[in-house]
Amino acid sequence: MCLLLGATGVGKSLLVKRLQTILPRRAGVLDCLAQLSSRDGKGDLGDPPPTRPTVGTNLTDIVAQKKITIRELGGCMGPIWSSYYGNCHSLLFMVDASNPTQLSASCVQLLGLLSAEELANASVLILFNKIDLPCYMTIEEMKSLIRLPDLIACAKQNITTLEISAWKGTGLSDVLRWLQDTHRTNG
Ligand SMILES: Nc1nc2c(ncn2[C@@H]2O[C@H](COP(=O)(O)OP(=O)(O)O)[C@@H](O)[C@H]2O)c(=O)[nH]1
Ligand SMILES: [Mg+2]
Repeated sequence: MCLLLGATGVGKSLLVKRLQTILPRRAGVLDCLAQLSSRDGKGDLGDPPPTRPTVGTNLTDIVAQKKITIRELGGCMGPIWSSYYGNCHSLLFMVDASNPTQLSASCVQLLGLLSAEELANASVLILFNKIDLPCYMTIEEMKSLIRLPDLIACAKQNITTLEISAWKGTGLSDVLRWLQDTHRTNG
């Protein structure tokens, strides 16, 4: 099980929809990745499907080499995120790179996740989404503001970061690759 968390409106639902549509069920994974890489950032994924604010939780299965179940938890469910920690093998934590005002709240949530006992063995991928929009702060500035290098050094978890655009498709192949690598053995 993979948990997908982050504040409301950061793009979680769009990301899972994108991951699903770019992954033809029967195509070989390598074909898929190759296709994706060539598409990456070129914006020919078609118009983004509409999403609505997630109230509650969404379950989505991504079938690549094996089935990976992604559970999106709506931002407003923050207070009860922890009831879903059990069974969580990987964690996608999404931040809106175009919205620095949300950053401190996201940072507090991230710290809570990283210090949760049940998530000590989870692999963590921090996604800076919406890099297609004008960003008032560079990703590097955001990372240093939340002291990400220190966080990564101190956390028990294995933490990776990626910059993506769920809208344009930029970086989605890397997300897929990370999921596959992370779920290769179990979960
Ligand atoms: N420009 C841009 N908009 C995005 C991106 N990802 C999501 N959005 C938009 O942000 C809004 C919220 O997205 P949604 O997936 O519902 O967010 P959620 O609440 O985290 O599930 C929608 O209008 C999306 O189309 C992105 O990478 N770039
Ligand atoms: Mg949603």
